[in-house]
Amino acid sequence: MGAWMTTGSPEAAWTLANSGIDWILFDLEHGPCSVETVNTIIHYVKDAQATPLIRVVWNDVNAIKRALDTGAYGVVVPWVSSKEEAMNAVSYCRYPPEGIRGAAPARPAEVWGITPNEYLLTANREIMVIVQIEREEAVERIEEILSVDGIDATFIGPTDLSNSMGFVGEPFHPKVVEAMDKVLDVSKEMGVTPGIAYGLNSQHIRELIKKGFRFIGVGSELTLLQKGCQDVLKAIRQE
Ligand code: 3PY
Ligand code: MG
Repeated sequence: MGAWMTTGSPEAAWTLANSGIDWILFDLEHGPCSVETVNTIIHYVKDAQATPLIRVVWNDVNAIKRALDTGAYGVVVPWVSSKEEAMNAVSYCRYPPEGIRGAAPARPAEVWGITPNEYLLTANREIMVIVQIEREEAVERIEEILSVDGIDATFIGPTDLSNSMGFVGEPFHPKVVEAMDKVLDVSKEMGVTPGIAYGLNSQHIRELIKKGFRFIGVGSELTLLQKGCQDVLKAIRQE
């Protein structure tokens, strides 16, 4: 279970990363932050319990290269909807000869606490590649997408998936859930960790875990802060 980081607060990131969750995901697709902000914040959380990951703005060689150069341990790539796009995502995360990631290992090596050469020799093995399945055509092609070597996890985006299926504003419409179940089943069959960007609430997330999801966003620093405050006020007022 992990949490989204959507603002540029190092303190919020540090607090979240030491709260017992497994990973924090800096959002560079929709969040207001730039790679420059995350590059600084990653130094605050490098010794925390949670693994820092970045969702990149797009499946783009330069976006992924700059994200990984911060020292993030993996990337979430939005809108991966074909085998070719999946192959590109993996290739952008790998130094040659396996891929086309350009090398500047000093900065990420410092975050990982190893030498630049050690980083060059281990990064291809350690970096997580997580693809977002959030288009109807991606669900239709899920077997071929997951046949690509090097994909560690699928991460369903309920909002974009429901939009692409015509169920705007109904991220867990039964037809959308049917599509999600297909992604879950094929991920399990193909040895890829099945994930989902969010659930509706704690009870719903428990059900998602029961179904087999294993890489789940439980909220963002903002929604979790708001929920914590609401719970405290409710308890004090004994509502
Ligand atoms: C989506 O739901 O489309 C996401 O990408 C995650 O919120
Ligand atoms: Mg999305």
